[in-house]
Amino acid sequence: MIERIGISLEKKLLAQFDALIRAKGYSNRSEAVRDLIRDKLVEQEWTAPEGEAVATVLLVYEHEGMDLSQRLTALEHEEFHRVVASMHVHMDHDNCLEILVLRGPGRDIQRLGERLISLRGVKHGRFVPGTTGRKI
Ligand code: NI
Repeated sequence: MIERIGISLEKKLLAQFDALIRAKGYSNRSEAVRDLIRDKLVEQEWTAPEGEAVATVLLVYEHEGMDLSQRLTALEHEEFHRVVASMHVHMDHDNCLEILVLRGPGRDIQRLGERLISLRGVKHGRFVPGTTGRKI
């Protein structure tokens, strides 16, 4: 069910908001406001000590040398109950890109994400907090 609400904003702030959402490709203000609210709710989910969270981890590394592939696989097996999916892309002769989906208590999967990204040999890593979608 949809409810309509009215919001009062300063003209300058509204102009900035319109410019921002146009640049991001939103077709209307309502969808942009909905996404902003959902972002805040997801942020709140992550600060809650309990409950289930979801995140993706992006890793770029060279597969040869430093046994990184093996250490990565070992860590993923060690945490198999938190690593629900992974995708490996051979970017070129030397470089690999890996995307992992982590699921579990926010604090645990954040720690796991940090462990993965800080493995020696990872050239680039990103941890992106997400949501199961259940609460928003
Ligand atoms: Ni590869």
